[in-house]
Amino acid sequence: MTVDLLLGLQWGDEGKGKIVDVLTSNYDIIARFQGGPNAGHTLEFDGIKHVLRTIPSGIFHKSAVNVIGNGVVIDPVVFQKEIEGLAKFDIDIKKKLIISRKAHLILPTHRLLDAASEASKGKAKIGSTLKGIGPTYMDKTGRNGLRVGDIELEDFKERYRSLADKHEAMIAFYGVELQYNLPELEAEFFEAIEEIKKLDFIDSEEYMHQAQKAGKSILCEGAQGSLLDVDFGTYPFVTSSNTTAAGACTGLGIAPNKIKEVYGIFKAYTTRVGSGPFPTELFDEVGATMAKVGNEFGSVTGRARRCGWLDLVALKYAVQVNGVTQLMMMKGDVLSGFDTLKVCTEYNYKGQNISHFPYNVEEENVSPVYKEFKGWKQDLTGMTTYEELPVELKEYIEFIEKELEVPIKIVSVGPDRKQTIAK
Ligand code: 2SA
Ligand code: MG
Repeated sequence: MTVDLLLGLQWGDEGKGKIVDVLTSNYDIIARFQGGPNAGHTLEFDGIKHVLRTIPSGIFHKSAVNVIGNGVVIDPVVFQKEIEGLAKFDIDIKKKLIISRKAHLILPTHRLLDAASEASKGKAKIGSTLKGIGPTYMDKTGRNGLRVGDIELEDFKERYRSLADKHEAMIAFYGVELQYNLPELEAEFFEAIEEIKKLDFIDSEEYMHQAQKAGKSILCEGAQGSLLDVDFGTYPFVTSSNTTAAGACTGLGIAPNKIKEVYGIFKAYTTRVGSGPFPTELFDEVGATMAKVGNEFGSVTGRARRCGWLDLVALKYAVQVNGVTQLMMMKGDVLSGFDTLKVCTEYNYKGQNISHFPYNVEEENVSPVYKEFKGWKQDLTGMTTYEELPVELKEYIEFIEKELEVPIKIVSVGPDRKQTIAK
């Protein structure tokens, strides 16, 4: 029996989907524990590229069971489309995908509230994916939410109506112009609810407990990244769930002492989509090249991702908060061709050098202190062993390991399953 955990250590889009897909053959169960359709986990294999939103990345694996845990928020409409998108792969969805009754539902009005809240903030907007994530988690902690298990209740429609009516009043309160046709959105919602009903709802904490007792191996799959954690991220520019290790316990009902390996995924540089501070952000040609070569566009919204150098201050913080035991470095191939690479090792914070991640990382307080590395020219995408990698890249990798005091076990040199080097 083993429970391992896989998390993104930056602001999301580290390449978690690819690594889960690479690792799934070692696990019986892949479980999502937080987030929802704001996630976009991209998998590439056999020349196919597929983006998953709410469904765990083990869905393409022959036998793994995929669990959507209680910590996840589900939009039935997006979910239904996701299932339809899988039709061409000949997957027995009913057998391979199960949902916690305690997972909360994203209503059409949650999406509208997200839009109204963002519009009302003007320039200070979070840059949310507009999937209704924030308002749904607000209803969860505010004890107003609707859960998957409620679908089975006779008065589900009445419960829905009463919450949606309340939301409509709240939307009016924001006083922003929003165009929408609620009856249409609701028709779509209830149609999707009928589809969801075809799947099995479970008490996921009991399921996970029994699975552990039966000696099954479990991989918990994080979404977004540690710096978007509602407690530890760059608040308020964060998502509304705990994206860090503790989220796996609350989002699945797994006890903390059961978790063994914590895989921390990071990109060889840094990206961020949406608003909020980003100390190592680049506004020059170098950043533009990273964005272009790395194809840095949001997989859900298509938004251009902001790019910058690797930030070891932030990464060290994420490693600590999560208790990372193994690191995996993604997209090393994107850094090929630069003469010089930089890594932020400290922040100059209000005139003083510090090496911890401070309360306030706004640009006016923080400027990065860099260490420079010699770049390499070789194309890495066809390389298959660690030995083959350019010596400059190995120096870069070994420096990061030393600073973070955690070994880097995998170096990814391209999006395909096959472009994965074990170290
Ligand atoms: P939300 O929608 O309320 O969770 O947004 C709050 C902040 O969290 C950020 N966020 C993300 N950042 C990176 N990747 C995410 N998933 C998609 C992807 C995003 C996309 O994989 O590319 O397609 O744009 C994700 N989800 C949420 C978001 O940008 C806000 O800063
Ligand atoms: Mg993503």
